[in-house]
Amino acid sequence: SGLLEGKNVVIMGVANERSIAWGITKSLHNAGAKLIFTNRQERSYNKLVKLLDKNDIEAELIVSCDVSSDESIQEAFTEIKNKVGVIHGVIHSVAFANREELQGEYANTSRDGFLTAQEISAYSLVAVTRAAKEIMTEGGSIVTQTYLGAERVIKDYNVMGVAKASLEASVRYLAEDVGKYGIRVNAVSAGPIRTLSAKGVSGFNEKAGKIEEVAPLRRNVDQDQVGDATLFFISDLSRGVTGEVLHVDSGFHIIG
Ligand code: 0WD
Repeated sequence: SGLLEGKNVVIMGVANERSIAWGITKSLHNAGAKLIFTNRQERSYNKLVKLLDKNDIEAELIVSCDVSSDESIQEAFTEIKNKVGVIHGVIHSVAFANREELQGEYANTSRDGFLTAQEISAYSLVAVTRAAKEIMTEGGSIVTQTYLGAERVIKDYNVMGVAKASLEASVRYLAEDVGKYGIRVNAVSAGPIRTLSAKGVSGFNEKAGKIEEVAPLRRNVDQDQVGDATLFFISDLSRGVTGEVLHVDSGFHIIG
């Protein structure tokens, strides 16, 4: 369908073909969006170029952006403004925590590790929203990726769970700030999906196995399902929704 015909959407966080942001890329591309990509590392850039080529998707623009730097974010969005002009959507699909703090007791989290997780995984949405809103002059939609560990204690998720709680609260405060400009901010809370980042959290198989056992749908979700839910948030189909966290987790979160 052409739900996103004529829309320019920035996608942050494609590391490889397993990335959630790659599932989102396919959904938005199939809906007719023009896509702009940002990535942090040279390695991801090379992978992205190959992936786009293999899937016959043409990027409007690829810019580098390290969300740990305000300057880098500003430069990226200035380049997008100069080369593309107005944007209508942003996909924020980045997070980071030190691997050694994604296991054991949360109480052992270091000050630095706590701040790093908050900076890359939560504050980045604040900084990106501020930069994006300047070029979302026709209104728009911003979508981030979160996880159930924000709401409940999930073994080993630890410092990232606290960062995701901060991210989800940011979604609500940001939604209030930019709502007056016709910009919406929402989050998708996906079930466990095997990606590069997921490898950093211990006990992935255990988590995925539990979903198959007890989630209402008795199966895990994949990148494409997150992609289609994100398409809903980016498109006008969700024009009445902002500040929301939508679970794409086979219903796991409703089970006690
Ligand atoms: O089970 C999962 N995989 C779930 C992931 C369940 C629910 C939510 N999520 C979230 C993650 O927490 C994250 O917010 O989805 C988002 C995307 O995660 P992913 O798709 O699982 O992970 P991955 O494929 O590793 O992509 C993460 C990207 C990488 O891109 P680059 O281009 O940098 O290689 O986040 C990037 C990471 O490197 N990233 C950064 N990007 C810009 N600046 C930074 C940074 N400082 N740090 C990490």
